[in-house]
Amino acid sequence: MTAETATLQRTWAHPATVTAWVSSVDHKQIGLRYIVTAFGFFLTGGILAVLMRTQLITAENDFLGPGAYNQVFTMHGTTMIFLFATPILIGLGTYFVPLMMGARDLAFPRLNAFAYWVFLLAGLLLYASFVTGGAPDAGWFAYVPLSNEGFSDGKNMDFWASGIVFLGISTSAGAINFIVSILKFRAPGMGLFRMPLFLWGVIDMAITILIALPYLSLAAVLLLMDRNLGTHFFQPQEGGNPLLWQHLFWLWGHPEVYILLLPALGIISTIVTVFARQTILAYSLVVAASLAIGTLSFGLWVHHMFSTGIDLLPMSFFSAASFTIAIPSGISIFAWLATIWSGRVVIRAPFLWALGFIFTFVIGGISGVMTAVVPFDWQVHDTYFVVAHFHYVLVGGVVFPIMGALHHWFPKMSGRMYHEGLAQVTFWLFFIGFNTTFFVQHYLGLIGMPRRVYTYSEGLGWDVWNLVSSAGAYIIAVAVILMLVNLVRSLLAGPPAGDDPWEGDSLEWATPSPPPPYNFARLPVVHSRAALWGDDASGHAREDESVRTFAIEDELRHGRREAVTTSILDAQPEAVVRLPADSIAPLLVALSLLVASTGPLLDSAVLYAAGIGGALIGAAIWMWPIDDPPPARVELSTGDILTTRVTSARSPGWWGVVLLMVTEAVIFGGFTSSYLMIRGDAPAWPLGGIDPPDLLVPALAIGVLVAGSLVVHWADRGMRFGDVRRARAGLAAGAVLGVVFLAMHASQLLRAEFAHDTNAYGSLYYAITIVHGAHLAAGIGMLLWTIARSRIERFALRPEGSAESPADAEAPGEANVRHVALYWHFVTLAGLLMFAVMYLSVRGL
Ligand code: HAS
Ligand code: CU
Repeated sequence: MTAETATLQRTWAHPATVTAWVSSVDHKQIGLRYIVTAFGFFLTGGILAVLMRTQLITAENDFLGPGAYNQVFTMHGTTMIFLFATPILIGLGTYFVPLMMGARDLAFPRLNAFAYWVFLLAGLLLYASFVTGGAPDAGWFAYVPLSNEGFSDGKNMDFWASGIVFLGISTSAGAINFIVSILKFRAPGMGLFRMPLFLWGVIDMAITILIALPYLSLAAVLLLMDRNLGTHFFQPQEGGNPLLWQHLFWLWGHPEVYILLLPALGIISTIVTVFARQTILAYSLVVAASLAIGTLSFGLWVHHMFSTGIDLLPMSFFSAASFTIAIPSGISIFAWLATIWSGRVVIRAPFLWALGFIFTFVIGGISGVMTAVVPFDWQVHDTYFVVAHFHYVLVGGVVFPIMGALHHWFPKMSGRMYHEGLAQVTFWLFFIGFNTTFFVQHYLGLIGMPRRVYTYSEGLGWDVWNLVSSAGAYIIAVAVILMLVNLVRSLLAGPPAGDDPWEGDSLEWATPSPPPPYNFARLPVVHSRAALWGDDASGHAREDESVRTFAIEDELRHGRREAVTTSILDAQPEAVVRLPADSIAPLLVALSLLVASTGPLLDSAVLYAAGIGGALIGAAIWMWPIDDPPPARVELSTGDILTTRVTSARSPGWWGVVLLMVTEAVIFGGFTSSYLMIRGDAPAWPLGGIDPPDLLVPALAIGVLVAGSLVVHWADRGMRFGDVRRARAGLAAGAVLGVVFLAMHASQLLRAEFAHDTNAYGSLYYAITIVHGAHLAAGIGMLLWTIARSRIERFALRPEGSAESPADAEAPGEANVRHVALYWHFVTLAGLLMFAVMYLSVRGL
C-alpha cells in the first residue's frame, strides 16, 4: 500500500463497530443494504404470490378466505412495487452510479443514508400491520371509496397510507441525490453524451420520480385526513370526488411504471454492451428514447381510467398518446437487436436475462398497446388480461433486467464469481415458469375472468388455465431458490473474480472487486464513451494505459473527504467540495419520522410531537457545522488549480434546493388542481351556502409575505458583499414578517364560520392554508438556523488569498443565505398562487 492509498484508507474507511456501521454514509454499503433489503422484500412478496396462486389453483378453493386474500393481494402488489422494484433499482444506482462516473460518492452521502433508513423503516411499518391484525386490504391502488372511512374501518389502510407517505420521502431524497450527483460529480471529461446509458436511465428515473411522486404522497395524505380528521376530499355526499383519487394515483402510477422501466433499460444497455463487445449503436437515439419515454409518461395516466365515464375527447387523446410511447420503446429494442446482431456475442447468464427481457417486454408492450385501444380496454379492464399485461412488462421489463444486473455486478460487489451453469439453469427455469404463469392469463382475461377475486365458480372453463398458471408460479419459486443458493454459495466460496472478469467498458471495472472505501486510488479522467475501451469502442483493444488519472492534493495532505465537481455539459473540473463524515444523525431523523408517522395509527398526538421534535434535533446534529470551510484553491495532480468560487450559484447544494422546490411545486400544483376539480363539479362555490372568503385580511397577509421576500432578498444581496450584519438583519426581519403572516391566517381560520369537516370546500380551505403555513414555518426555522450559523461559523471571513473582489471568491455563508432566500421566495410564490385560486378566483376576480 502506498502512502497515498494509506491516507485514503484512513480518510474514507470506518472501524468495524456497530455504531460505525449504522453511521456509515459510504454509497457502496448503503447500496448493498438497499439491494439486500429489497431482495428480502422480493422473497416476501413472492411468498404472498405463491399463496394467491395456491388459493386460485382450483375453483371454490378455501385455502385463503376473502379477508386474508385481500390482505395478501394488496401486500403483494404494494411490496413488489414499493419495497422491491423501486428500492432495488435505487440500490443498484446507489452502488454503481458513483463507480461508473469515476466519483468518490454521491453528492449528499448523509441524505443517502437517510433515504435508506426511511425505506427500511417504512417497509417494517407496512409489515407490522400483519402483526396488529390489519394488513392493508383495499388493493395496491387503494381506490376510494373502498379504502376510505365507512368501507375500510380498521387501521389497515392507515398503515398503507402512512407507509406510502413515509416511502415517498425516501424516494424523493434518493431522486434529488441522483440528479445532483450525475449532473455535477462525473469524472472530468465524461461529457453528458459520454455517459454510460445506465446513468441516463437513472437520471431519467430520478427526474420522473421528482415530478410524479408528489401526486401519490398528496393522495395518501388526503386519504389519511379523510379517514382520521373527518375531511371530505373523496366523499361525494359532502362535495368530494372519488375520481380525484384515481387521477392523483395514476398521475403518479403511470409514470411509476416507467420510473421502473428507465433504469432497467439502462441495465440492458450495460449488459448488451459488455456481452456483445460493442457500444450500443445509435447511442444518441437511445438517449433520446429514454428521455421521450420519461416525458410522454406524464400524458398517459387516463388510460387506466377508460371505464370511469370520462368524455370521449380526452379518452381519444390519452389513447393516442399511449400509442406514441411504443415508438421510443421500439427504437431502444431495435438498437439493442442491431448491437447484438453486429457484435461478437458471448453468452453468459446476464446476457440471457437481457435476451429474456427483449422477448418478454415486447409481448407486454404489445398487450399494452392493445389495452390503449378504448373499446378493447372496456372489454378487458378489470380482467386477467391486464394482469397478464402488467406482469409481462413488470417482470419481463424490470425484474429480468434486475436479475441480469445482480449477476452482472455480483463479481464486482462480492469479489467472487457465481456459478455460471447453475445461473443459466436458473434463467431458463424462471423464463419457462414465468411464461407458463402469465401467458395463459391473457386468455383467462379474454374469456372473462375478473381480476382481484379470491375465487371463481366451476364450469366456466377457467379451471385448467388457473391450474397451469399456478404450476408456473411454483416453477418460478424453484428458480428463485436456485438463484439464492447460487449467489449465497458463491459469496462464501466462489472463485475470486479479479477487477474485471467481463472485460467491461465502464469505470466500475477499473478498480478492485469489491471496491475500496474510496472507490479509486487515483481518480480517472475520461476521453471516450467506453471509458476502458478507449477510442476503439468495439472493445477489441483494451487500453488500460490510456486511463489518465489524478489526485486531489488537499485531500491527501489533510486527510479530508473531498470530491471534484465538474460542469454539467462537458464535465470540465470546477471545484473541490468537502464530503461529510459518517454520522448517526440520518438514522436518528429517520427513526423520529417513523415515530411521527405512527401518530395516525395509534391516534396519538404525543407521538406526532415526539417524532417531529426528534427529527428537528436529529437535523440539527446532521447539519452541525464541524468541518472548516473547504479551501479556496485546490491543486489537482494534473496541474489544474480549482477555486471554490463556483460553489455559490450552481453548487450541489444549490441544485439540491432547486430540485426540492420542483417537487414541492408539484405538491402545490396537485393541491390547486384538486381544488379546481372539486370546484368544477360543485353546483355552487363555496359549497353549502358558505360565504365567499373576505379579501381584506388575506390581501394584507399577501402584502406581508411579499415584503418578507423583499427583505430576505436584501439580506441575500448584502451577504454577497460580505455584509453579515445586513444579512442577519434582513433574515430576522423576514422571519418576523413570516410570523405575522402565519398569525393573520390563523386568525382567519379561527374566525371562519365553517370547519375542515363541514364539507369538501372546508376541507380544501383548511388543508391548503395549513400546508402552506407549514412550509412557511419551515422557512422561518431555516432563517433562524442560518442566523445562528452565521455566529457559529463566523460567516463572511473571506477565504485566504482570494479577496480581490466580491465576484472572485465566495464568502463562507454566502451559499447558505442564498439557499434559504431561494426557498423563501418559493414559499411566497406558492402563497400568491393560493391567494389567486382560493380568494381572487372565488370572488370572481
Ligand atoms: Fe401498462 C395497465 C398501456 C407499458 C405496467 N400497465 C398497467 C398496469 C401496470 C402496467 C402495473 O392503455 C396495471 C395497473 C393496475 O393495477 O391496474 N402499458 C400500456 C402501454 C405501454 C405500457 C401502451 N405498462 C407498461 C410498462 C409497465 C406497465 C412498461 C411496467 C413496467 N397499461 C396500459 C393500459 C393499462 C395498463 C391501457 C390499463 C389497462 C386497464 O384496463 O386497467 C407501452 O409503454 C408499451 C410500449 C412497448 C412496446 C414494445 C416495443 C415496441 C416495438 C415497436 C413495434 C410495436 C408496435 C405496437 C408498433 C409496444 C417492438 C404494435 C401493436 C399491436 C397491438 C400489434
Ligand atoms: Cu399506464
